[in-house]
Amino acid sequence: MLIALMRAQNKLSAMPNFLQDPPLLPDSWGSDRALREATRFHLDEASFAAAEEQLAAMGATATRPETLALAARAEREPPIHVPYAAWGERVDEIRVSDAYIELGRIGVRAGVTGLPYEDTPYGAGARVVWGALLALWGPSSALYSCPVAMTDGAARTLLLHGDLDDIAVVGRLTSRDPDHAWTSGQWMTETAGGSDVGRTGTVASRGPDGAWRLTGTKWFTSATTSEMALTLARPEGAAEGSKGLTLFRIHRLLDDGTRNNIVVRRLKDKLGTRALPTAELELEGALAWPIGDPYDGGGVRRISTMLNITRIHNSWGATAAIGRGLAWARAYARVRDVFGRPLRSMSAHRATLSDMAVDYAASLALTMRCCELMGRVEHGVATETEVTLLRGLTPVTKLATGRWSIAAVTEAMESLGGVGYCEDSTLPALVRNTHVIPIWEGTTNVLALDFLRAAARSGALEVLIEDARATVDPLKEDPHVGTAAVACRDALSELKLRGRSMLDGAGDPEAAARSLAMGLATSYACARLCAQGRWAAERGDLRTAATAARLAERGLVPAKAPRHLELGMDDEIDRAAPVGDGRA
Ligand code: MFK
Repeated sequence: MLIALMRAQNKLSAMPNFLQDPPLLPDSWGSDRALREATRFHLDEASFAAAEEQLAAMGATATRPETLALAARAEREPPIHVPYAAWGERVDEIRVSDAYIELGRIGVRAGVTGLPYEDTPYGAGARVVWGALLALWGPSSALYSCPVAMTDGAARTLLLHGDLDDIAVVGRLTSRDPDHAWTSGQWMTETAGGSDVGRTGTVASRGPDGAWRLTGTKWFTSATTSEMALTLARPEGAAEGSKGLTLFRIHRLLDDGTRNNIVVRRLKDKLGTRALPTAELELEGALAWPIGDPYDGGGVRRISTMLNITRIHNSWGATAAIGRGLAWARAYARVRDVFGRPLRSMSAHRATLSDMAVDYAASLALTMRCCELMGRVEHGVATETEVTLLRGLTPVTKLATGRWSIAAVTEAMESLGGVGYCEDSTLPALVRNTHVIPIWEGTTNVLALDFLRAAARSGALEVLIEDARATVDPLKEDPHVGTAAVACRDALSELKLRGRSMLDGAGDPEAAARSLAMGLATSYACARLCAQGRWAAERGDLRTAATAARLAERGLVPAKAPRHLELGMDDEIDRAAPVGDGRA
């Protein structure tokens, strides 16, 4: 509009030859039909009505220029490690941008850590409201969403497995008062890797005073400014592997304000998440408190409570990144002209944006369903079957939304053309920050194997498939979603056969795990969108029904695992002649 006005006033000749009305993000709740509908579908009417005001407020806050400016400044002001004070004292301070802290305060006040632990009018729907809140705040938080994820996971872990001293800190982790609230880290990754936690090398020794002290290297610790963390260590003399590990609560500072024998080796130089401090830590006899019986080898089982929660946060990070990428792409399509026409009118671009919206709806369907189940579990009203369903759906949702988010934000950047590749458009930060999602809290393959384990141990495959079947079976004749429902049912039958034969040991189950999990994610999302589409159609809106149809049309069952021997993969690995010394 501005350009048109200037052209009319003939003022353009004095201007530089590249001038474009900026794409402006709209209010993220008011403009996001998919998020609003998914939230409404997963809540009863009264809960939605009660939640809408705070969601609308966060939607307005998250995309207003002042908040986006804070996020951009936080990205430009990465953390600094100050190892020593001026006169030689080892202090190991990590200084973060005040913009990053302010973004955290906005989230904490709104309840991103507190809401699920409060007495709310939403009952078991509290996690659905919380999920929508997180989806709105997260993409503007400069990755403050990372400490929020771990804080939530730590609070639940302490409540479920801790003693009175552990539970005493939960009030701080779930406080909405930013001056009182603590965050928690999760120090799990060591040099042996983030996946193979059983190789944890940190040793826990118990002194004559009964106090536990930890010694070892934690190699990838995010949100290192958090007041506390949960971490794993092996008591002296305990078994090798994951069955010898104990979960500990550890504080950065001791009660008297002195350091807890934790040395910061260095900050990590990461592709993205630049506002968020991530460090290598050396524990040099740091005081820590075991959570649960320190000798029962249940540390990994206990930290899994945290992992399952942070994996749902991760899924929200992915889903919200798709939503934000789509919002940018739409904002640009609103203002950009190409070849003498508005970009929004170009068929090729319309098709691309439509498919991005399908990915967004599928991600929302999975992540909201996890929240619905999580709320029921936390409120003590879930059936045994629902507990198993959540156990299986969590890794499937995490791995699929993570992969979809990478494709979607890359597409969003591309849809802005060259300017989207430039830092000041902020799209590169979105792309960088999204790339952590499939890595953080377990890679795609590790999550696929986790699903296989849940399937073998608790029947999660059958439960997931039966739940999706029960959703689509009554919809087969529906005029709007019937075709998708039938496709979904066929896909579920095929996946059940594949999964069952894998669990019976046929072929190479590990190699096939990823394609099974991706197929389950897409088919389960499609089933849920069929149900939601029918619900929306009854209210006169056919868009979600069309979304389910499109998802089914794109194909629900992926190709089976590649035959790596025939493809010559081993030859390529074994016969290569390495050069150099590994330094960049
Ligand atoms: C935004 C932030 C930026 C940060 C950048 C990120 C960069 C990367 C940093 C990282 O490294 S993040 C950490 C990534 N690592 C992981 O997420 C861990 C991946 N590994 C797994 O998930 C393994 O499956 C796990 C360590 C949890 C377990 O593997 P193990 O050692 O082979 O143990 P096992 O025997 O399977 O399980 C031990 C117990 O835990 C069993 O219970 P019991 O003791 O009763 O038999 C399991 O049933 C239980 N368990 C395991 N996974 C579970 C679970 N229980 C419930 N839910 C689960 N998901």
